Amino acid sequence: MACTAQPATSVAAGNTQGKWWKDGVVYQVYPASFMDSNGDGLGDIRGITSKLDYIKSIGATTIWVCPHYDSPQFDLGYDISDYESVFPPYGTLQDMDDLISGCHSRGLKIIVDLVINHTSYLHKWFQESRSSKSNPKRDWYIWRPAKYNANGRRIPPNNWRSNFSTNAWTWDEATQEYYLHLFCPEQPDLNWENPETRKAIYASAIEFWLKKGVDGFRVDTVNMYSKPKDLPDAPIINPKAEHQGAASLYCNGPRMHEFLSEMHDVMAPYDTMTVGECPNTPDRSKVLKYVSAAEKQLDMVFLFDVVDVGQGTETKYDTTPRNWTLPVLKKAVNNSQSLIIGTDAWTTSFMENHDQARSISRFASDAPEHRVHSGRMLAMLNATLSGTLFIYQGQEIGMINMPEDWPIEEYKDVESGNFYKYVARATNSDPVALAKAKAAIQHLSRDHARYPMCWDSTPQGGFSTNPKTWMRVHDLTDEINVAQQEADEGSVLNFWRRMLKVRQDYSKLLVHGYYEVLDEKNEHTYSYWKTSKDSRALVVLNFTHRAQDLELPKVETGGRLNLAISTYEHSTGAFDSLRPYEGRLYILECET
Ligand code: TEU
Repeated sequence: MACTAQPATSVAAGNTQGKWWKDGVVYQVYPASFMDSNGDGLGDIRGITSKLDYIKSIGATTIWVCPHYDSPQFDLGYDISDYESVFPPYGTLQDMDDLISGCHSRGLKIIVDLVINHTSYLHKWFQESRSSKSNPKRDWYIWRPAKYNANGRRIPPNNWRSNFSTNAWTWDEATQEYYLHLFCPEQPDLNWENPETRKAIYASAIEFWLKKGVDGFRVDTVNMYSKPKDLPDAPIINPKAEHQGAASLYCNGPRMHEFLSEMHDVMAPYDTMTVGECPNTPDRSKVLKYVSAAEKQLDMVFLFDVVDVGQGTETKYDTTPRNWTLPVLKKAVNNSQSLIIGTDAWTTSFMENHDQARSISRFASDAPEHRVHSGRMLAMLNATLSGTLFIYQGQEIGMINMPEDWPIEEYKDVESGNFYKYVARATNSDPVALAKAKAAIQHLSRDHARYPMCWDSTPQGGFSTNPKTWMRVHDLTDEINVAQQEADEGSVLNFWRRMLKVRQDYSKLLVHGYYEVLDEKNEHTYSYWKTSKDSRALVVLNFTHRAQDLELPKVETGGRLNLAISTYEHSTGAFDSLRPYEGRLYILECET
């Protein structure tokens, strides 16, 4: 039949064998900011349980809970002091059991964060490790003697910079050695070279929670466990800086595949889903090895191509707001979409998480007159890409970045805070440099994902009864909130619901289909085909605040492009142009 229009490349998009997580829609929850059930100003586990019906109503099939474990919270829970207990202000193990059974009784799956590149410095393993050089757990972390420079000054074992703008080594006075931490000093890196350490990690962090009934893990920093032998210096990119970015050395190290295969075997008796966080991995063959079904390592990864768009290279903040063009975004999307073409691998579709600023503010427009259309258009993009779909709390109601006029004191995250302090130190608090740093932080910092969820127009946006919330509630919570959007058919929330229904109805095309961009170089519109064995869908998106001409591609005789869903009402026609931030999805129908 002429109109089925097979693409030139064979349609082998992803191994479509029925794994529950492939057609899944994962809703990510950040416990501190989702819902406070006990009025202490901080979200908690019971708060999450109280909102499960809401999460299900959006069309999500799985929830991912960011770290709920006991922790001194230097990096908001990514510094775990005990894998087997819950951070007391969040609740108890019983509350987690209730959350797990609350999910399962509703037909939802639940995955939790697995943070095993490092622990908190308060974890008992590190406390033992640092107690003396001869302690049996000394080798569970990465300890090295000092080096000395030409002037006899003590210097760290290498020149690596941590992910948080500081030295990656901290000197331990008591035992006179340095320990490695790729993140905060309060997050020492575990030594994965030691088989005994790995065994303990698997038992405490993985099997403990699988036995409790969780359905899998989002695996933090999944490519950093294996460090290069002898920990060499990183190349000097910034001669003025004391420490150098070293991600190309500590990501994807020599034993990564071996470690992930071993971890896979630990999970094999359970029907799990794993999604690994995979920054700094430009080498496609490495990525494919992590996620090829035959390799048995991870089910899928989060690549950073899309969320890195517009960020600086030396450091993420070394940029100015909106420093990107649409062709760059298209190329980034293509990198993760192409991963499944002709392979047995699987991929993900996402634009937000707890480490990213809000997508409307970054990729479309958060101006009052555009933000609803922007939110709907980005929902269409996210929900028509192949792979498992991830939505971050608040994305479904179009939450935007914190207001520009909030002072730097409102930013609570260690990453933005350290960067700002670093610039202050390096420039002797030069006002121009600080203003540039603040502008970059206002555009890109992780804090924008972490202010409280906006539920309704009551004080504190319905997040907490306590006026002292741990982060300030957004000034626009009266305008952007769940209750108001429930009642509005045209809201971003109700558009996401419709879009997820469409995604499910056309799953072969939208979840599993072959992606092919049509207007690679166009700076204003973004169009692509999704193709399955016997049908095709066309998505057209306007990324500007102006109308854009729309010329639909010619289809072969016997075929017609029928509009399945648009982000605008279409009662009046106007099919020849796309309105500001409009998105449309057409399905190719064959006349019989
Ligand atoms: O992030 C790992 C990571 O690579 C970060 O540097 C990420 O690129 C950065 O946050 C983007 O601004 C994971 C977690 O997602 C993050 O929240 C933790 O802080 C980090 O690991 C340490 O556990």
